[in-house]
Amino acid sequence: MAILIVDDSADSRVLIKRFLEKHGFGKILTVENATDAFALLGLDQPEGLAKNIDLILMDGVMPGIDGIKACQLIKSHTCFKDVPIIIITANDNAETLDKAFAAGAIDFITKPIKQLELKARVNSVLNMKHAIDQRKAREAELVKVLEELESVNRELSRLSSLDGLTGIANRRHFDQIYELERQRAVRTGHDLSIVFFDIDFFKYYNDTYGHQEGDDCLKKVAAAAGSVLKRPGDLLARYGGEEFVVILPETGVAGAYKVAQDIRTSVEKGNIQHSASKLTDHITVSIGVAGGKMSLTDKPQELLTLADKALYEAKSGGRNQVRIAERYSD
Ligand code: GH3
Ligand code: MG
Repeated sequence: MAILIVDDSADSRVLIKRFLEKHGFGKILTVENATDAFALLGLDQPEGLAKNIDLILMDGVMPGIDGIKACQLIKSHTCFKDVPIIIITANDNAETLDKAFAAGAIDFITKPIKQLELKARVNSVLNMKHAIDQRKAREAELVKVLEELESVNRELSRLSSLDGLTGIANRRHFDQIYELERQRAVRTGHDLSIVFFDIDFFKYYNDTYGHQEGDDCLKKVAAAAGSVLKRPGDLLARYGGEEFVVILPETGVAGAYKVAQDIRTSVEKGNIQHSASKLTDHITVSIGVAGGKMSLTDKPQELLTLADKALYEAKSGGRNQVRIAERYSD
């Protein structure tokens, strides 16, 4: 932290420097013209050196670039926006002072310099600069904390929509997306389909292999089903226990039936051994499908109820198969 004195008079520079040093104002730098001041401030560098300068005391009248012009040039760099400049001038007429303030000066000191006045003005400007610096540091800290909070919130909301075991969407997220897609389908007139599937004889699997293996099986089935879905809007969710559901926006029953068959075969191909299955020696799933146009007069849960009924039919019809619900509207 330092104060910079820009003055073409060597006597003035020495006088002001000594006085400020005597009163404990820290590091005092001096240059004899505006060009040297620009070089010292690093005006030709993108970042400048503003961080090191607390205050500039600028002689108003200097050969070459005068103090007011120099002040204007320094202030045109955003990094010097908060670095105060006091103009030292013999002319305290309104016109000169007007120009100084218009150029960005914060205050002025008249020549011949009165030491008491110099001390008081430098003190008050430095206090103000320190207050601004502190506020800026607090603001930067606040922005950092807010950014961290935002990222934690994003992660929280991501986690709160995922099923802890399988890593796919959970029931809560499914309910939200289903309602969103249902309303969208009502509005656009596009088809919407739902695929419900449930592992066959899973209770026996748990009884035979244990709960831990049962959990692993659920993960494998979720992965096998997930690998079938290709469109960005398709959503696979764990509906509860060993029951899964898929939302297929802009998809009619025929398309949904195909996806359902692909899920069924994908799970079979996974060849998860299930010696206690009453059907075969590996894990299979039964699937119910419902889909079509959505209407404002339908109950919101209608599509789910129908897909669930179709799933029940797939179970009672022998399992490891896909059943389509009767069309509920047209
Ligand atoms: P069905 O072919 O008719 O579907 O018979 P099922 O045995 O699969 O159906 P049931 O509803 O009788 O049993 C489901 C079993 O799924 C019972 C329950 O312990 C098990 N289950 C539910 N959630 C989990 C889980 O998170 N982990 C494990 N390991 N098992 C679960
Ligand atoms: Mg089951």
